[in-house]
Amino acid sequence: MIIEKAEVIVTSPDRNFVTLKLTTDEGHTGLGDATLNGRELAVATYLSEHIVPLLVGSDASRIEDTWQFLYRSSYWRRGPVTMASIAAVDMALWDIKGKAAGMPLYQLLGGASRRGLTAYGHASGKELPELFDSVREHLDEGYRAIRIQSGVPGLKAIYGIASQSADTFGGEARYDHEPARRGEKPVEEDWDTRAYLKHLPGVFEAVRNEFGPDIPLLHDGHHRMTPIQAAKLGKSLEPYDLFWLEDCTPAENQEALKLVRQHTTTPLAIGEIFNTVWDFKDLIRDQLIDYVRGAVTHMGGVTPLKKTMDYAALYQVKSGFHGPTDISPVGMAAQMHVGLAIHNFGMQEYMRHGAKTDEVFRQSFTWTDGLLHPGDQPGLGVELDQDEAGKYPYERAYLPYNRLADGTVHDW
Ligand code: GCO
Ligand code: MG
Repeated sequence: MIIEKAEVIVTSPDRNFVTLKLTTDEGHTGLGDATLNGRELAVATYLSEHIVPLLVGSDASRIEDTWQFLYRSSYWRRGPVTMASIAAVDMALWDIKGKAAGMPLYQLLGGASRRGLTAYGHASGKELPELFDSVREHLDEGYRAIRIQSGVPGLKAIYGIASQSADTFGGEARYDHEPARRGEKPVEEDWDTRAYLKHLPGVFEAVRNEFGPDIPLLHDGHHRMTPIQAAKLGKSLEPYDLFWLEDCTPAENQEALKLVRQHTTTPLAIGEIFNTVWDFKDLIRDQLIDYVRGAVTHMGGVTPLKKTMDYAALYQVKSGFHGPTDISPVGMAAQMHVGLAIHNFGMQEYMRHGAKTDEVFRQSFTWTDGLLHPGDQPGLGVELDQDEAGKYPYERAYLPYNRLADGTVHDW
């Protein structure tokens, strides 16, 4: 089975996506997601200039060998651009393997370990009443676990708060479908960690009082805290029994997590910007985290993500794969198959894509009773409508960034 054609497709239905499409001499096609939010064209160029010429004419059945070849032969290992590119190839080859075998990917990975994947959605609000409405909407949509993000008194705009962004950006609720705002410059937001640490425990107390003790609640610290601030937050949220606290520190300095861990039993999730098992190795081995937030798209594909989770299983660390709208439907499908097959599944993040995105990417996953299932189509179960994709050319877009009150750039 020879790869005859490799196409890099950049489309921007509700936001930018980079997709690799491989076609074999036997007529099978495979899709891979290579979207790197705000840096999409770097990956598209890496693929078209440096990977496509290597793929055409090679054997589509050799997934492990192709991965090792692309990872090791370039000499320049790791990094988000490289690993998103390799991920797209890996996903596309698994898609082809599944289609050739007539089986959904999760069957090739060992079959289903559960009926479906518990998924959480993003509830947010500037003030409590809006936040409560947002939680209720998510419960009505079938979510059984919910991430809580709240405005902070005195701060104008915080990434992750939909209604707040609508106020700040002329009524356009950009967060849900457009975290990377289209435009020539990134949007500036403001931040104050002391105000946030003071405000957040009260928000969780109010949510627990309103919605009861049972629903799994999550929170994303989005890399904004120092280790001792993160320790303090974890401790102050203990009474509200979080399912996880995510990205409490930037984790570039992994030692920081030791300090956090010494002070709190709030479970920790980390790694949406990690690229390989090496980024997770020490955190897993030292049991400093509870959930792997890697995404199939940014971790180099299905092959290394499955290996990372098998390694994590030795330490009772579970999955919490990154699933915002900048993971394309192709990437979401791939990680749903992995999540269904592995034993140590924890929770899947699930933000709905926009209507135009769903037209471009025809999907076969289901969402029933709070559970996602990738479906039983052979391969990944996603097809790309190239005519639809062609209607939406790339638009430059940037993620926002933060400055403190005195003008200092801060993690956002
Ligand atoms: C999350 C996130 C995202 C990321 C975004 C960056 O869903 O947990 O932190 O909103 O910031 O995907 O591209
Ligand atoms: Mg996050």
